[in-house]
Amino acid sequence: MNIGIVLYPTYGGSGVVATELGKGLAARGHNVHFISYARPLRLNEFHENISFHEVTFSAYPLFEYPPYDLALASHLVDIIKYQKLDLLHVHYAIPHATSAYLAKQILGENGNGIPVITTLHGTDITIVGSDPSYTPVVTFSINKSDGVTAVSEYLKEETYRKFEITKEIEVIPNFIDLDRFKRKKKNHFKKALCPNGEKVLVHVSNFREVKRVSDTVEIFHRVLDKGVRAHLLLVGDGPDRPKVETRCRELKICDKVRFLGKQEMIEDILSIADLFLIPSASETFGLAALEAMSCGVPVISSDIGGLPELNIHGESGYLCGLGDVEAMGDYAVSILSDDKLHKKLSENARKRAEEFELNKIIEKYEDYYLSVMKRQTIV
Ligand code: GMT
Repeated sequence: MNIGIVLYPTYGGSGVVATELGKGLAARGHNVHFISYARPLRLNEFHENISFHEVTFSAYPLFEYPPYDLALASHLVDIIKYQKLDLLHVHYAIPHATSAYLAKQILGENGNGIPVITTLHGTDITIVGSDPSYTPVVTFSINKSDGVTAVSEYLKEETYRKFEITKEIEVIPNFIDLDRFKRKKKNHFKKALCPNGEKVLVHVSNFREVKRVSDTVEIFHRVLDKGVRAHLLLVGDGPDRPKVETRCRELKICDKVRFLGKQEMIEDILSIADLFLIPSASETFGLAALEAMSCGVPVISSDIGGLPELNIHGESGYLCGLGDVEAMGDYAVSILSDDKLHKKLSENARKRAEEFELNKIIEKYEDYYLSVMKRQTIV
């Protein structure tokens, strides 16, 4: 198939999933055209089946906010027509599904009724999409898509609850490259960070409010308080970082907390981790947790959103009520001070991750593409 993938190029779940999906599809022989305003961060190697189309748009003094959605629609018209796309798969509803609809309308019969599939990832529905200023457009664009997928049952239900959706939503979860995300020997790295055999706790996020990074610090503080010798590695960056740094200073634990900033080789860091913390206020799937589990790292998470569909309480880690840093801290202490329990959870975490193996899930997308295309030809 000749597939167009519209995505956000920056750090963040939807862009990572879209890029890895495109790379996986290319490896399986499809031609993939990535379309965005910048090269996707994880698109860092050449593949003969992959091309990247940059959406350029010019600034003009009248445009305080240059209309990216219109520039994208114009580029899509061109790409669909001249690259002869069979299918357009857009990730994140705003504005990608809207621009795709517009492009299809502009092309009319010249677009050969190209099917547009929209994948809902999370904040496009749970936060941004339910901002009343976007609701009518998001509802319309989802309903006008030829196929709609969501990354968890929770997100599917949430979409039906928040919007008047007439379309059937297919759940296709996030996935993982088990070869890349596996525990590697990084003893030198661990020794450098923890010369006295301290435990390593890791959190990875974009440091937005929804990630509750401050809760991570509170959990870690409780772990230290209970006498566990440990370090906390905070990976990523974002608006809440200054607040989190301040809290570390107040708790006088700065010497035990490392802010690593944005990192590409997350699997190297996860390879020295003993525990992963994800106390988010909202998480439609929790790709960061899946990456940790794939590296055999048990997860302590909040019990919200799609996290219970991934992290199994008492098996791959533990789930606690939102903001219950005491319970999360206590579970952390029990895992970190019991080698047998840690080993069991670690093995289960990897086994659970195997259920989300890349090719298994890519096959689901391929099947879904074919079913939508078949529906189009019948109609
Ligand atoms: O929160 C992020 O990391 C970005 C966000 C997005 O919308 O791009 O990620 C969402 O999509 C990921 C991939 O499908 C999911 O694994 C994340 O759980 C989801 N984030 C939230 O719901 C907060």
